[in-house]
Amino acid sequence: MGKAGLGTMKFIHAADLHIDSPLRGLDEYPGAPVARLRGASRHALAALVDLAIAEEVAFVLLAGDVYDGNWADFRTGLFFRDQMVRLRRAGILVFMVKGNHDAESQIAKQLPEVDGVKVFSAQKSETVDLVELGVAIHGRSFPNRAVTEDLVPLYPAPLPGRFNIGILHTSLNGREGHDPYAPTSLDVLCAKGYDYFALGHVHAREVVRESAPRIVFPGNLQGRHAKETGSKGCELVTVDGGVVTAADHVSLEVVRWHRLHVDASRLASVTDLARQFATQARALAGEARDRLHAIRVSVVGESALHRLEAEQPGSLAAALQAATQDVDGIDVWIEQVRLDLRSPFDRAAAADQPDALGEVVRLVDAIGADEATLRAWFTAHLGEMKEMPGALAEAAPSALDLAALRAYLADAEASVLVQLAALDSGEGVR
Ligand SMILES: [Mn+2]
Repeated sequence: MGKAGLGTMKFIHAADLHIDSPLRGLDEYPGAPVARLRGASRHALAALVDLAIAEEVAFVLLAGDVYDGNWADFRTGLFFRDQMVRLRRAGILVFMVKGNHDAESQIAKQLPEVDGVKVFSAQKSETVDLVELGVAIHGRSFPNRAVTEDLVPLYPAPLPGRFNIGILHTSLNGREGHDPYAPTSLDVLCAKGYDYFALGHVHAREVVRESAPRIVFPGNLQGRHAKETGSKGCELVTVDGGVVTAADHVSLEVVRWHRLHVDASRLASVTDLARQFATQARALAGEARDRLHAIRVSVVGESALHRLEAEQPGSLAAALQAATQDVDGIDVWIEQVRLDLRSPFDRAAAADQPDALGEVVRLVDAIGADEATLRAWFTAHLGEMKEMPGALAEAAPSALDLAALRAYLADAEASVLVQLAALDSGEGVR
C-alpha cells in the first residue's frame, strides 16, 4: 500500500462551514447572545486557519457548503477570502468543491480569485497533481443545488505512485435529515482506487471507513442549532510514505450545542433543580471551558416540581436560568426549556373515589384510552381553549405526536387537580 519515497505531510479536511448561516428565530429567545451565535461560523473558520498555520499543514480541503446560500452582501465573501489570504501567506494551499448550498447556480456574487485556492470545476471533474508532495487531488463542484446522479464514476482514475484524494459533496447511500444529493455507495468509493475520500454534506462527523481508502464526513465546523450537538471541527490527517498514520477530529466550534435531560423525580424544590442542573452542566462542558455552551433542557418525570410549576408558571425555567449564574467558569446559555412532568399521585386510588377528583381522573383516562379518542378529543376541544400552551397554539393536533398530546393531557389534569386542591383548602379560585 505504501508509496516509497514519499515523505511526511499533514493536511486538514473540513466541510459544511455555512458561513453567515442566518440562524432564524433567535429574536424569539429573550437574552440570547445573538452576536456570539451569529459570529460563530466566522470564528470557527478563523480557528481552522489558526490550526492550519500552527500545524504547518501542506493544504486544506473544503468539501462543499462553505456558504449557506447566496451572500446577503459582499461581506460574507470578503470574510472568507480574507481567511484564504491568511493561508496563502503561510504557504498553505486550499482545494475546495461547491456543494448544494453554495452550488455554482446559487452564488450570484463574485470576488477576485485568491492564488493558491483551487475551486474545482462544476462542468467536469478535474485532477491536481502535486508532484513535490506526491499527492493527487480529484474533485468536482455542484453546478446546481440538486445533483441527483452519482458523480464518482465521472471522477478521474487515480494517478500511480500518488496519495490519491477525492473531494466530494454527497449524501452517500442516504443519511437521515440530509437531502439525497450526489448519492453513491461504499462499494463505488472503494472500487475507485483512491486513498482518502474527503466527504462533505452530512453535519454529524462520521468515519465511514477507517482505511484503504479512508472515508470521512468531518461534520460541520460549527453547530447551527440545538439539533447539531457536541464537538464540531475538522480532521487533521498525517500521511507518511503514502499511508495515513494519524487522523484526528479537532474541535473548533466556539458555541457548543447540547440537549440535556434532567430527571426531576427526586427533586422537590427550585433549589434542588438548580443544583441538579449545575452538576449536569459542569459534566457536559467537561474540559471545553473556553466556549459558549448553548443548552436545550428537558425536565422530565413524576415530580413535586409539576405542582410548583402549575401554581407559579415559569418557576422551573427561572430556576434553570438562576442555575447558570451558579456555574462558575463555564459560559452557559439556556436556549429552551421543555417540561414533561407529572405530579406524584395515586391515580388508581383516586379513580375509585366518588368525588370531583375521581371524576377528573376517570375523564382523563377515558380521553387518553387510545390514540384515536385522544386525537378526536383534542380536535373537538381546541377551539374552546382560551389559553393554550405555546406549541399547541401553533400546531394542528394532527401534526403533534402522541407523546406530546399525552403530555398536554397530563398537564391539563395537573392544572385541574391544583385548582381542586385550592378549593379544598379554602383558597378558592374565583
Ligand atoms: Mn450540503
